[in-house]
Amino acid sequence: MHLDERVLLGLAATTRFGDVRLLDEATSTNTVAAEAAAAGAPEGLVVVAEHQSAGRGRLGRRWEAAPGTSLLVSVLLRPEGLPRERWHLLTAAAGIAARTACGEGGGFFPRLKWPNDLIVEDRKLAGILAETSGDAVVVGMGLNCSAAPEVPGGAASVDEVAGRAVPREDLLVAWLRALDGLLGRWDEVAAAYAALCATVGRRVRVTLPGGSLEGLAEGLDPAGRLLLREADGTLRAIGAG
Ligand code: BT5
Repeated sequence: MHLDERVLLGLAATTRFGDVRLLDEATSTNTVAAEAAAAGAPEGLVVVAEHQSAGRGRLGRRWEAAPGTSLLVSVLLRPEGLPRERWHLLTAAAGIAARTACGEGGGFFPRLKWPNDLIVEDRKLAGILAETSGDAVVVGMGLNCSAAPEVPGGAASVDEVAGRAVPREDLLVAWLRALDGLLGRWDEVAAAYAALCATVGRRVRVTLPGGSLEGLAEGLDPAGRLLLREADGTLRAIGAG
């Protein structure tokens, strides 16, 4: 991927994303950004890789992408004034921004699936992984662009849904711009996420470290937890699963 000097200067002038590093290969862009965070890098670092040798999802799962087919990106944020119990709103903002980027770049709007996916017809288009590193948060996204791997449940790619080759540069810049505009507007992010979340209103099974829960996803509470109505009528708020 190549970003024009003009585009980089534009990003630096109008967003917090003034330091964009394009790598051919990384273990994981989240790891690279977390190491920079630990070394004191300021908010706004962006790490992009053509390929990850150890791309990861949540709970030790793998994120797979053939070299050059995907947008693999992590941003370093230092969310001052955002209490830790609302840090999930960073994942929500990244998801909303990715939806905007697909709309601008590809002319379609994927759905958001709680807690961290973008889906097209139930196939996964993108996944988001937010990880803390001291008082910083690294938010990583893998967005399938020209191809998607075979995964259980199926995966989708931007080019396939858009019906044409959408430049990854355009998706990256649109994502960063949209994300920059959402950060700090936390109540709006929470409301937009709740409104866009395709999970709400569906019967779901939530897998948790100690087992699983089933019920009707009734909504999201202000902290972004999924409100699950179990068969016996109990309403549970689940932070992640
Ligand atoms: C996620 O985890 O969805 C978060 C993925 C975050 C990846 C980005 S890439 C840039 C940054 N650097 C990293 O190392 N990570 C982030 P989770 O909800 O746990 O979903 C993982 C599951 O998604 C896997 O177990 C597969 O079933 C499936 N999967 C793996 N690769 C996929 C792909 N390219 N497209 C769709 N599904 C995939």
